[in-house]
Amino acid sequence: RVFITGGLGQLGAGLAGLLRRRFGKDNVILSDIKKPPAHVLHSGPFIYADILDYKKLREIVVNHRITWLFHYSALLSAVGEANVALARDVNITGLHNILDVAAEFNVRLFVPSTIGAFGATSPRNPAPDLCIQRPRTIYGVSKVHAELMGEYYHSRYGLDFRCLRYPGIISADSQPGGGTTDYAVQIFHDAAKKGTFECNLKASTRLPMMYISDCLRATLEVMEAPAERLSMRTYNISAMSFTPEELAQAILKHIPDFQITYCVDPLRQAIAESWPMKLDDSNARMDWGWKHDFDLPQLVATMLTFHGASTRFAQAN
Ligand code: VAH
Repeated sequence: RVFITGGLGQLGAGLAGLLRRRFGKDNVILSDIKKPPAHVLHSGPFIYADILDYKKLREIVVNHRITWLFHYSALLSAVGEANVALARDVNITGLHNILDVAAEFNVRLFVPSTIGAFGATSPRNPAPDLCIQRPRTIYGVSKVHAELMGEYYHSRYGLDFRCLRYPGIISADSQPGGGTTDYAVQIFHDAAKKGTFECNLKASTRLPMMYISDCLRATLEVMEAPAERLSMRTYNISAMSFTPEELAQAILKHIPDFQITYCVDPLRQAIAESWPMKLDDSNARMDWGWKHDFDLPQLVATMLTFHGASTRFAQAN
């Protein structure tokens, strides 16, 4: 059975759908510390559980015979900077609980890492798998810690730890929760509903991005990869990199009267400028056959279709 923490978040909710289709809805158990909306409750088992409650985690893993654990509970970039103490508890103490439970009960463990695990002194264009990592957000620091602790538990205790550094993830049917790359989610909603969007990053801010279905497929593929294919335990994965002005140009092809304006948030701008502009994911492509499906035009067409925007571009082609 599969257990997903942070199961109500942008990625946990998306992964639940994929894994429930794959393994059967009763074999995928979600947990979070929020009340699930009705449609989630009816789509499979949900348990209210705080990852800081170590005893509760052990009970869930034992009683539900968990064999795979996907750990999505975390405070992300800008949200973490607004509450460092909570981010440290959830992202570090919570991670320690998950590592200990997974090691004790021989559970295969996936923990997501992020472009945020790199810092301003990392190579940025592109950032390779192995390089200097001195992030300056509690989110990034806690994710470097998660990578190092997971790899240590793998080497010391044989824990089957697997980790992917995600770009900014774009989704239409689940809400993002971090704040720095999330302009690229909100823009589609606003473009379709209002025809205008106010961007909180500079027009030239380049960031690695990925459509959620590529992200979730990569996660399942790396978890199913034979262990002997994995030359590393933490991999970069990438699909595209774009700036707000490039994204706006791609949207204009569908909505010719779309207008973007800019009101830069200094905190988010500083965070974005400390992150890579591109990721080198050649090891993932070589070791376990990673390849992305969605590029920028396909992302835009898919997201605008979901938001019911006029797709003149599609009609014209
Ligand atoms: C954020 N969307 O902006 C999240 C994610 C890599 C970006 O962590 O913090």
